[in-house]
Amino acid sequence: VPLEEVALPLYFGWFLLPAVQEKIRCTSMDFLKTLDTLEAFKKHLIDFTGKPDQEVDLEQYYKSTGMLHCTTQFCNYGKVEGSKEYAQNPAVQNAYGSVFELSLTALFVTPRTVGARVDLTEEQLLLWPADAEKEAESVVPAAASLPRGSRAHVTLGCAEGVEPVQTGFDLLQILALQKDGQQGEPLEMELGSLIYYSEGRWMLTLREPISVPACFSSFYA
Ligand code: 2AM
Repeated sequence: VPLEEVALPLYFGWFLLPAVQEKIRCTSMDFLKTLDTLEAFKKHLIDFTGKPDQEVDLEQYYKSTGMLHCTTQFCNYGKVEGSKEYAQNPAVQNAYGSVFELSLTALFVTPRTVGARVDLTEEQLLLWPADAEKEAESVVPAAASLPRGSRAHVTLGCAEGVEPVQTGFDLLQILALQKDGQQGEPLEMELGSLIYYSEGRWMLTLREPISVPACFSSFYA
């Protein structure tokens, strides 16, 4: 195998610093615990269970997917088209190893995934692949019409048998429904306002975005 192909990682992204990993995991668990006890959520439990009157323990429902991060470019060790160009982009090379403040603006769940929406700054968007939203089009047809950076997120957990790539698709789907004006009454909660988007999709827009320090780097496994 040529050396330059080996050098490309599984993915590039921002990795939450160890000190905040635990804090965000707790925030996520608190959110799931609260959601689980809401009457509004219980009313739509069938979205998760497929059967009426069946309970679900959201804290057990999602499995952790390792170190918390926000993927920018998925490279699959160079198998993904455009990953070499991404790695060679001067903006990427200059930022490599630097710490950024990521702003988490919403938490969302679906029967497949739980995640946090990341609102990228102009500077952070320089590290965002040009086609990240368009690439999701085969799964979420409206994705390409959403603003750049819409797919940015931190996967907080996945249901049994679900791959983490699903989290970004779930987020784009919710944002597409939001754009269409398809939303019910928001439920005002301590952390922010919660909206149900049908089919088990819930998004809590945070009253106060959570700012987390994260190192721009890459992951090889
Ligand atoms: P995630 O960013 O939603 O968590 C390793 O699998 C990492 O790369 C995970 O973080 C995963 O999803 C992300 N990933 C996997 N396949 C991907 C793809 N096709 N496009 C973008 N990100 C992907």
